[in-house]
Amino acid sequence: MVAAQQLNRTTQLLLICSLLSIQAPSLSMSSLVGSQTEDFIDWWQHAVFYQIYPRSFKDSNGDGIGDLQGIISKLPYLAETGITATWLSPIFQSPMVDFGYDISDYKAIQPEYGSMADFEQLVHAASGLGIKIILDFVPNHSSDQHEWFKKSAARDPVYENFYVWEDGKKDKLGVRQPPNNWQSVFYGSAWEWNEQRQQYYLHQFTKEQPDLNYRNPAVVQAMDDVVRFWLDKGVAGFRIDAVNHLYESEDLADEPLSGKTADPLSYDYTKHVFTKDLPEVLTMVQHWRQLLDDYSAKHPDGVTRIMMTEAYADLHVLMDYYESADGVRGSQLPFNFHFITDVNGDSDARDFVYNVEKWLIYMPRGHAANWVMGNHDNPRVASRFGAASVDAMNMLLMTLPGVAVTYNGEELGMEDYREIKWEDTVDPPARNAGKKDYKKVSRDPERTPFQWSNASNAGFSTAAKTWLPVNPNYLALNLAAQQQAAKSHYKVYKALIELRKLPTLRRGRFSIEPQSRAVFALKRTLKDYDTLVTIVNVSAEEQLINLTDFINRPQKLIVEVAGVDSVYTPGQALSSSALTLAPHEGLICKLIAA
Ligand SMILES: *[C@@H]1O[C@H](CO)[C@@H](O)[C@H](O)[C@H]1NC(C)=O
Ligand SMILES: *[C@@H]1O[C@H](CO)[C@@H](O)[C@H](O)[C@H]1NC(C)=O
Ligand SMILES: CC(=O)N[C@H]1CO[C@H](CO)[C@@H](O)[C@@H]1O
Ligand SMILES: CC(=O)N[C@H]1CO[C@H](CO)[C@@H](O)[C@@H]1O
Repeated sequence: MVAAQQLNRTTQLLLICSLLSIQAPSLSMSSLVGSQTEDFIDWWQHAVFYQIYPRSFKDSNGDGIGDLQGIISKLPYLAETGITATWLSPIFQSPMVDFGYDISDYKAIQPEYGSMADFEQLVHAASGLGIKIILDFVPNHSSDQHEWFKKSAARDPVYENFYVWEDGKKDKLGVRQPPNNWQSVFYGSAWEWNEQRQQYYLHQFTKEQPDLNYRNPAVVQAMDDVVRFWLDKGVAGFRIDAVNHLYESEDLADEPLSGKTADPLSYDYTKHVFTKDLPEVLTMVQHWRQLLDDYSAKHPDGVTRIMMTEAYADLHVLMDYYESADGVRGSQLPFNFHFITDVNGDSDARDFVYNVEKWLIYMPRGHAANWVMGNHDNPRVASRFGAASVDAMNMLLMTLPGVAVTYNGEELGMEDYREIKWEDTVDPPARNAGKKDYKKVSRDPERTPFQWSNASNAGFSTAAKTWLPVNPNYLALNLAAQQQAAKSHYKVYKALIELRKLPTLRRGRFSIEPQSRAVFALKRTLKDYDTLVTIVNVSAEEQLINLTDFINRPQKLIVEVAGVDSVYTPGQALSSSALTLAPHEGLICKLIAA
């Protein structure tokens, strides 16, 4: 999947050995100016970005659907947890075919989520609590209910070329066929016939999501206008959705077959060489970066407006988003999904180390790394790695250099609700897969309502029925219980955010090594400050390890953060030469001379 994996084993080992000790990106900046005390880190470079899925976060008006007033009511919770930036999944006007990823007006709020006044109140209240708001920007397609699409279908001269229209072909029997073999990500042809215009339009996702035509400068301008509109409302930046699907090759040639499946309607049937990761994508990302930089520079507050980009793509492609070979800057944060796509509960310590190193090896100097532990499109941490690993995974996330991204609910170790019935299933790819297969692809299990308390509907809503069922485990697994308990995933998470304020975690050098197949350790060091080590046992058995070589000399370990089930407590002194770790245990310690 990733190019690094195609390198032969020796090259990999050489790369890793030569880079076992890697400088944290932000440190290279401060050390360049010769200062160990001053903190030159911009607001976003070491932030925890907390992703809110608005539909499932908090319902304020009892209709079973989360909303903006719900989010406003929970801002104090975010502030108390130590969150300083949050990104919201789409809140724009939408027919909700794909839950907001099908937008019918980029400049309006979806009425079931609230009004523009609610949004303004949200930005204002968040700002008062020191929280920045990032919005999801979905440029790959609009809804077919968008005015632009209606006018395009009617061949209104201004909008005629806003979408990708084609005549199609006739087969031997004279029956009309789509222009080529491209398939939608969600199954079936990527082309839909439009009666009114008597042409096919392209849609890489559902047929209600026609692809915008970025080869038309008027589309680029219209989207720039959308970006400026929300910047003027006070947002600190955008998370750009599915950015690598923006362009398709102009000649519309058939894609080569992948050989992976015999089903010609499956997205896996072809290799997506003409519909994904085209070089034009990079130019557009750089264009948006310029727009954001210009805006930040001329705005009196001078706050950097940022862009985070979502693309499941080859590492080389992702690194160009940071900065191209000729030095043009793009996305501040091209999302790093390796903890989602390349490791799981069966991975051993070497797999974790390899995946961390891989990103840092390829990342151009002077940029901030980022680590995404979960999102609304993938199973939750507790379900991917096992419930026992929740604390260890959050410890890893929070002590790596750079930006940490948390999906709402992961601070509690919320679990996927895999038993959602077919009748309650709403995710489009799950509906497309049918009653027999929906569970394999459904994203509903990780989107169930946030579990605030043991009140009805987990305190999410007073409605008789919520838009997705609440996971019945909420009676035991909920925020209120975790706030009250002496030890909880939430308390560990909060302690980790507090720990991140240490200069060592903000600017310290970084190294990571497997200690065995079962255990890896990472180290953060900064001159004049205590060294911190994070140790994780990814195995299901107790492990005895000797960290003496990793930390250079015998030193005492003082526990800073321990997991819920740990026998260790903060402040306790441990021996570095004979340390016992319970199954799936993670531990963060400070080093002091023995
Ligand atoms: C519900 O939660 C409250 C507060 O966390 C707790 O005091 C109470 O015992 C819980 N009730 C049940 C039935 O678990
Ligand atoms: C730990 O490793 C160090 C350095 O290799 C060694 O000197 C020491 O004897 C080891 N301690 C134990 C308890 O194995
Ligand atoms: C990678 C990906 O599929 N991202 C989003 C792109 O748009 C579709 C359709 O709107 C969303 O469902 C995806 O989450
Ligand atoms: C996944 C993994 O590494 N498991 C290992 C955990 O530790 C035990 C005991 O050392 C090994 O037997 C497992 O293979």
